[in-house]
Amino acid sequence: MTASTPSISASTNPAISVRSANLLPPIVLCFSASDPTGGAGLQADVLTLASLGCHPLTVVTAITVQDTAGVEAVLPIDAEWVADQARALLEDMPVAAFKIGMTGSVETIAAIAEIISDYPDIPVILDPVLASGRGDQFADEEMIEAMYGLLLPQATILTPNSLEARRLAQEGDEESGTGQAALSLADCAHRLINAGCEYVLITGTHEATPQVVNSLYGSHGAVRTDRWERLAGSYHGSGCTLASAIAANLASGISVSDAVMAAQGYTWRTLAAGFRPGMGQFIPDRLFWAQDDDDGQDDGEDEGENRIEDAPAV
Ligand code: PXL
Repeated sequence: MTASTPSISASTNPAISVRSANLLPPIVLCFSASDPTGGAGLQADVLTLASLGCHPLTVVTAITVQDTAGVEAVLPIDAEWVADQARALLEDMPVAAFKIGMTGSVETIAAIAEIISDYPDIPVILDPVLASGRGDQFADEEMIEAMYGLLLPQATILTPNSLEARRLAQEGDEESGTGQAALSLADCAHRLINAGCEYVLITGTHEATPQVVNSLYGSHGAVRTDRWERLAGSYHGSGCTLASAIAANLASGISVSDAVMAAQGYTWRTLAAGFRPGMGQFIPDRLFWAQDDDDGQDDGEDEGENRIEDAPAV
């Protein structure tokens, strides 16, 4: 600081408050891959969690080469490095939720499964990233099998889109040798719950419905169904944003159903405020609220305003 720079501190400026050391923001540990575009992956997690008042811890599982039009290459990080990153953080800080996105390899899936099994009280939000929204494949057969067998049974909430839900439900059929009939999304949810996750939120962006219909299922069937106005653009990172927002809400102590509802409202607004920085997809604006009001603060009251109706559970 130069001699002419006025010093700003909490004692000289009452508008600055100093957070007391024991008032931590909720801490969420993300296992995710770097997306240099800032649209998806680790960068989406960090922006979303920070926007929702959480502190993100980032365990990098892979790095990617991509732009807003597509993925060129994926370099998985050695599984031992993934485990070391996570263990160091977990020994140092109180983690309120785990969020798992793109994993990079079977070995890393096994390492993550072992780590989270040591923390059975921490909720796990598992976004089963099998492919990007643009169709780039991120998981081969072996990885899908490992995800299904090792991570899914430890998930508090699994957040597949409808394509991933059908693929993962089919994995169960392959393991049990059951024939593959066309499954409804409710059937898929039922199978995924039987495979061990506590809740599954199936998102309906890829379905040919006029509105986007998202349904949350638990062990007793459908918990809630929400319908949202379908937006015209193609977005990069919407699934990561939704799963991270759910993780933020659970880490903040919100109930599962309310966390899922609020996270959908938040995600819809990030998409509606989305921007197109390059020649490919739109990117959600996780900090849309910073443009909202004079004071730059979102009052959080209009989370559900774009929901179509109070839809019955299906
Ligand atoms: O949207 C899923 C996703 C997750 N993680 C990374 C990605 C993508 C999609 O492109 O690049 C790193």
